[in-house]
Amino acid sequence: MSKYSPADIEPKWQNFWEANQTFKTSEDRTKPKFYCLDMFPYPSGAGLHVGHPEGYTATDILCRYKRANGFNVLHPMGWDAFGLPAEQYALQTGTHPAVTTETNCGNFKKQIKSLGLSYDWGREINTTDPKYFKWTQWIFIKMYNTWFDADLQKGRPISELTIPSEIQDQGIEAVRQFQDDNRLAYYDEASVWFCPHCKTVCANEEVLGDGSHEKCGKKGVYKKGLKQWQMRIAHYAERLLKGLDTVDWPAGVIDMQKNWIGRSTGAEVDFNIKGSENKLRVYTTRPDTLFGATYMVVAPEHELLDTLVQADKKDEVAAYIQASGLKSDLERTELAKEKSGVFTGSYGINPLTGEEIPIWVADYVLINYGTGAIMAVPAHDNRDFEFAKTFDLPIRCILDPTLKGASADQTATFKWSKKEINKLLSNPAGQEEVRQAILNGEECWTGNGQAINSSNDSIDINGQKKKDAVRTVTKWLAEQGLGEFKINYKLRDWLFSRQRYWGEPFPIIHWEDGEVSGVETSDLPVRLPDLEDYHPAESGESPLARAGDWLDVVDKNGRKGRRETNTMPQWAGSCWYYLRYIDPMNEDSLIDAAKENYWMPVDLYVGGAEHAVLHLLYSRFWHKVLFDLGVVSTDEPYQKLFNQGMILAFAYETENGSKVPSDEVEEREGKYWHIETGEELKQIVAKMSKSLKNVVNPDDVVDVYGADALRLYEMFMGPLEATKPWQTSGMEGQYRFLQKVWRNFNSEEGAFEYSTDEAPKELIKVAHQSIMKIESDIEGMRFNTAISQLMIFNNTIAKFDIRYREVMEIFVQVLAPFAPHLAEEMWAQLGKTDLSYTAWPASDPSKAEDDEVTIVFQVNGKVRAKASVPKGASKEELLKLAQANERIIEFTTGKEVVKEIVVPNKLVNIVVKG
Ligand code: ANZ
Repeated sequence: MSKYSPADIEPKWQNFWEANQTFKTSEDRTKPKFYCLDMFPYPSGAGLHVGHPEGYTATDILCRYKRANGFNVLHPMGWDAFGLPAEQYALQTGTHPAVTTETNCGNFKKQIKSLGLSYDWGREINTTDPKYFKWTQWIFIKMYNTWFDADLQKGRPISELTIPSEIQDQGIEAVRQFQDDNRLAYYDEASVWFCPHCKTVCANEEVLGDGSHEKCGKKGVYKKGLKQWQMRIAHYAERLLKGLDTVDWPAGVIDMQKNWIGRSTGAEVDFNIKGSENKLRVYTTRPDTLFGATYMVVAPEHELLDTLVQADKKDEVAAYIQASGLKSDLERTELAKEKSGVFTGSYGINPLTGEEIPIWVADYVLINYGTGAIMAVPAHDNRDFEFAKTFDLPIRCILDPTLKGASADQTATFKWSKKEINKLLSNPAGQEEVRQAILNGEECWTGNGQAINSSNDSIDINGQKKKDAVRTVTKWLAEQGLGEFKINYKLRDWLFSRQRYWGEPFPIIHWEDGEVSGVETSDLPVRLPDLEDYHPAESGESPLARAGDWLDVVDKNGRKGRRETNTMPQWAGSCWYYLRYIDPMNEDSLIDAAKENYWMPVDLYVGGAEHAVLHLLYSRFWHKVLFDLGVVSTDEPYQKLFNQGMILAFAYETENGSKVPSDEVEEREGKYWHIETGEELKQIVAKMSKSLKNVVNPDDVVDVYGADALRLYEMFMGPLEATKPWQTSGMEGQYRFLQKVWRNFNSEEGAFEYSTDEAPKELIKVAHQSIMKIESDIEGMRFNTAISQLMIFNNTIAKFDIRYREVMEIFVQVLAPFAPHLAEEMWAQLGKTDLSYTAWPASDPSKAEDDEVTIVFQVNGKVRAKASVPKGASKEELLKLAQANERIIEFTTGKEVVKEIVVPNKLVNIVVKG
């Protein structure tokens, strides 16, 4: 063979690896380990797209490199295979989702294998396999039987939950209720979003601003009270937050998780209600602003609202409650153009001013945050300010603003535009004008300042800054029994059930006597029943509710029960899959302790940034529970996380912004034209999509250029974390590079003879420079620059007529992680075997050093000239060179030389006088 032919080489080595189980992970626990995880794909019917090989190639390079460095590598792959598309396909065609899933997984596997990725296929898992979801169900039962001990900050078995004696006295029902109120997985009435088209509940994140359902795109999603399974992830908020300090993750993802968890500190304050025994409790992050609270607001769902509404307000309030029930949280808050609300007719008493302040109901206050009620401080909170302006409520300034260095963001921009405010703030006179406006309540100030108008007979915080004032007021409230310090989290409990067919059945039985219990481990897995019809019922019940005999269970005492008919959401299987790879065949336990101990945590986890919160938060939560229960030995699952950037494609649009499919575009003289209309088009970068006809299929690329070229191209496009557009012309560049590699091993006449003579210095130098550069680039995940170095190395080899064995071997070894098929072929050509486990070549920094060094020539410490000289030149030689240098002569002629300083390999400094 004298031509580079990936179509011959690649299948050959893929078969070789498979036949020899080259990448089977060993259980030799004396070796250092490297657990490298890819986010496993959902095997869609469309097959792999070019985004998949990006992350997979990156991890593959690292794994191959680590094997060569003596690591025991765990590099597995599997399928996150429950999900809607297979179910929708089943609804249309009657094909069982399991059949569709199997076909799709097979196809994905074939495609992934064609890329030469070094997975240990013996550990393949599939979330829809009953052998796998048996343990998903097992974990669910564990969650059901666990409560969170807030004092110990730890999940504990429900059997260890102390039942207060007064509850015990009330009997078994009360005890059950008490336990249920503490379980990490619980079944309770929840006000949830329901899509009437899909007939299933949906998560908050799946409801778009206009009230449409993200999955089906149709409007009409509404809130419904339904009994649903939920998880008390909110109890783990502090643990989830603290754990982030211990992991090596991108700062952006850490921030997103922190924001999602949303920890804030403040106080809960009780307000007496005029003419009522009840108290209205609010949560505030700014107890220091209590003197400025001029009205209060309760959420439309607040439990006291009924008692607050005066007779003449009943109808108005009822209408308001109904209207806001149709809005999403987003519509109620960020998207709301105008504030809305209704006065209830009741008054609260401000505990600091003693004033009676009106209590309103308004939907900018959400029921599921804090206490669902607020004290409003319009002078210093934008939302309250807007509301007060709309309804003409009093605004009392209680902070003298610090306007130095302030910007429009710290004001409500009511009277002035942002631009005008910024202009005013830039000069002292303007600042004074803004200050007066704030003091008069014409503007809102949300920045820092000293307290004013903030004293009464028993407390005076005037002059204090925020931190001190918050502390003083919180302490005072606590002493008076009116409030207490409080930490709040935005993180809400996780709605965990869906009314779908293609998901894990809950391993739960509802007994006729009201008891709810988990299925015995020996009876797991609870398999999905076979159904003819996968439609959810009109009532919003899951299709499983029609599963006939499957539903009915009888225990050994003849007690009757009915199986839970909801299924788990798609997140469930991916919450713990990384654990199963460690011990995929274990039938007796989720994971063997010794194996877990050795392999965990995952050393590197690579995947898309779209999973920054949901999957990564859910799985951290499950992991922490498993840690508390002693199933795993680490508190965090993923030590290092890396997000690969998205691969986009070029797309074309007309002047008015409408998109034109790629096959209707032609390129002439570097410009793009609409074939049909002749209009010139703009080239833009967009997500690959079917409608734009710009989707690149990796199979097609492999057919033309081979997997090695595809791997190189995906890594060479730019930094792994960057978003970048696909360009097929770039593929050709990589293909040509591999052809050149081939030709460095094969002349027209056939394979070169390899010389065992010592290679020339230049070659040795580039070989050692390459080892060093490539290893540091791989470790730092800078694969694009490693490939550049490979190219330099290859070009240097090509400059010589002789092929030196020593150099060619190094070349193959450093090429291997990137283009493993061609590397194997060349390794065999060199007469060698076992490339994957041959030790990575040792670099010798002294050989990598350049032979020449740059010496600076100075006169009186000032650099006047530079020269390139052989390394190690003697002091005398260097001085001679300096003295002969024209510039140095110019600066020293006619002057007295006082001193000559020579530092070999660095500098010559001539000190002169006169
Ligand atoms: C008085 C106050 C004065 C407030 C001020 C803010 C600024 P974060 O920081 O996001 O935790 N709040 C409390 N519960 C609410 C609810 N259920 N729905 C809507 N808003 C609510 O927000 C806490 C602040 O948001 C609280 O502090 C409260 O307004 C409001 F100058 O109390 B604040």
